[in-house]
Order: sequence, then structure tokens, then C-alpha cells
Amino acid sequence: MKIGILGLPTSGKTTLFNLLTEFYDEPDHAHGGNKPVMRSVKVVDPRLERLRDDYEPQKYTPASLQFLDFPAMSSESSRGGLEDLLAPARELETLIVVLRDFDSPGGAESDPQGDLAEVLGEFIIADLVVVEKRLEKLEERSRKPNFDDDDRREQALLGEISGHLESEKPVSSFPLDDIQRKAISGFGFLSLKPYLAVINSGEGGGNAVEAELSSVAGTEVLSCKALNELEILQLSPEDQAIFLEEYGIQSFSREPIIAAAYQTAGRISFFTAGEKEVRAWTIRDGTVAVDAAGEIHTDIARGFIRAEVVSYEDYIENDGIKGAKEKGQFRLEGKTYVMADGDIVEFRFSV
Ligand SMILES: Nc1nc2c(ncn2[C@@H]2O[C@H](COP(=O)(O)OP(=O)(O)OP(=O)(O)O)[C@@H](O)[C@H]2O)c(=O)[nH]1
Ligand SMILES: [Mg+2]
Repeated sequence: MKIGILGLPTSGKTTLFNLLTEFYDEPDHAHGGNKPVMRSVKVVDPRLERLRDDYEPQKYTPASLQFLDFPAMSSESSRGGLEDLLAPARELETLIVVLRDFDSPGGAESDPQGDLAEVLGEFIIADLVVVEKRLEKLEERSRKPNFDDDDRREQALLGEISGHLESEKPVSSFPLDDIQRKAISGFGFLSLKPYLAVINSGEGGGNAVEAELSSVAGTEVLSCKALNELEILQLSPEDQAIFLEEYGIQSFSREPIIAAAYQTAGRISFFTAGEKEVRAWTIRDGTVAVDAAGEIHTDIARGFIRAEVVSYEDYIENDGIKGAKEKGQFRLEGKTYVMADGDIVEFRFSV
């Protein structure tokens, strides 16, 4: 899964990017180019670590995530305008919007709420540009004989969406049925994407702003102290404890931010565990067993017989699969079983 990190200038995007991807070599660097920078990170999941400790497998494979650090959202930082700068974000399913909650190096006071409104406003404008370009094309086509019913429907729908965007409302609040949703999916509307707001607090609090923003944003809001955390992570464990206390940081924010990103993206994890390999798999929430099997291998989906499932909670409660089996908490599930987060699964199949 790929997650874009966006925000206004000097909000701490790159610092957060470095924190999330555990990159300590260059604690502070300006974003050079006009394109996002991508880096992968292995997802730390205590549940998977427990399985690793129990099975001592030959191979350990956590899930991985790709983060993209975007250039600042300001017209000066982009030659082709904000639409060009934001274009790579259209392919992503989830975004993190970083909000500055410290006085900027230039001395500007912080206004996370105002900044969020500005970022969301830019998403709306960028989407409007895309819609208008497409409508122009359709208008041209409408004078030609091959203009068909599909084109006509698209034109009508985009006309309505354009009006919605013009009244400064995001596509996410436009009522779409499944067919329409599919019809517009190729545009990658930014104002339709789920996003996670991360308040980057300096030395101050952050929690107050978090609560305040949660009530208005209608989205998940987390806060962190990216710069301090990044510095502290490079210290010895003893020093880490001292400085966490000194800065009033209860715990590092990398794990909760990644967990919230999964939730925002509608993703869950299931695990496979054995002596050969302990591994995490990322699937969409709502995925059925046969499709989850297909994530591992198409043969397993094709020859699917059943899924043998133990929830992580039952695994822990019974001290392993064996104990869960004895307690009857080991379930045999069919193709249409809806996978749950934390399921430990073995697929039975024949090919
Ligand atoms: N005081 C303070 N400074 C911070 C904090 N986070 C980042 N900074 C500083 O703010 C400046 C910008 O940080 P970056 O992480 O580069 O911000 P950015 O959003 O990537 O910046 P651009 O890509 O240039 O828009 C750097 O000098 C950081 O050291 C913070 O929590 N507190
Ligand atoms: Mg940057």
C-alpha cells in the first residue's frame, strides 16, 4: 500500500516521512525536486512479533508500506502549478495531511485548522481543474457522430460534480451510486480520498488542537512531535526514556500513525504462521477467504477447500493454535467467510 504525505510548506512532512520510515541519516533536508520521494518501511506489528517468537520461523516477513514525501503544496514550489504537483497523489488511496503546530522557521504562527482548510480547498480546486478539462473534451466530442450514451452520462455526472466543487464542497460529499463511483474512479479525485490528519507539534501541547480538530474535520486526527521523536529515536534506550519524559511524549507515534493509516485506507492484516515462515498479509476490510487465499497464490484460490482460522485473541488466550484447537476455537471456514483483522489462517487447497 502506498501512502502520500502532503501539506503546506515547512509543516514537517519530510521530518514525519523520516520518522515513519526510520531514516535517520539526514534528519533535515529540503525537498529538492518537484516529484514525491518514495521509501518503503516494514510494518511493526506486535502480534506478528509474538508469532515469530512462538514459531521461530526460518523466514519472517512483516507487511511493508510505501510512503511518498510530497513537495510542499504551494504554487511557488511547483512549476506546473499545484495540479501537477498533486497529480501523483491521484493514484494513491490514502493520504496523510501534515499540519504545522509550531512557529515556522520564518516566524509564522501556527494555525493547523486553517491549514487543513487550505489543503482541502486546494484538493477541491485541483479536482475542479481535472473535471473542467474532461468536460471540455466531452464538449468537443459531443459534436462528433461517435458521441454515445456513456459519454452523455459522463458529461451529465461531471457537470453536476463540477457544480458541487464550485460551491467548495469535496467530491466525498457528493452522493454517488456504485456505478457512478466506478465511472469516476479513474480521475483519482483528491477530495474523495480518505485522509489522516497528523498535527506536528513543536514543543507545545498538541492534544488540545487534536481534540478541537477531530470535531470539525470528520476524519481521524493524530498528533506527534516528529522532530523530537526523530532525534530521540537515535539515542540509547536509557537516554530515550529520559528525553521522552522531558518532552512529555508518552510513546512514539510511528505505530499509531501506521495503524490509523491502515484503518483510514480500510485495510486489515491476516497472518500465516509455520516453521518455514511467519508472515503478515494486507487485505481490504471485507475480503472473503477465497480472495485472501488468492493474495498468497492464485493456485490456493483456485483449489480452495477451506480456511482454518484462529483469531489472534483466541490464539493468545489459549497459548497457541494447539490450545485453541482443544477449546474448539479453531474454525473451519468456507470461501465466503469474511476475513477479520488478526486472523491466523491456514488455507487447505488441492490443485
Ligand atoms: N520547532 C519545530 N521545528 C520543526 C518541527 N518539525 C519540523 N521542524 C523544522 O521545520 C523545518 C521544516 O521541516 P521539514 O520536515 O523539512 O518540513 P517539510 O514540510 O518537509 O518542508 P518542505 O518540504 O520544504 O515544505 C525544518 O527546519 C525542521 O527541522 C517541530 O515539531 N518543531
Ligand atoms: Mg519536505
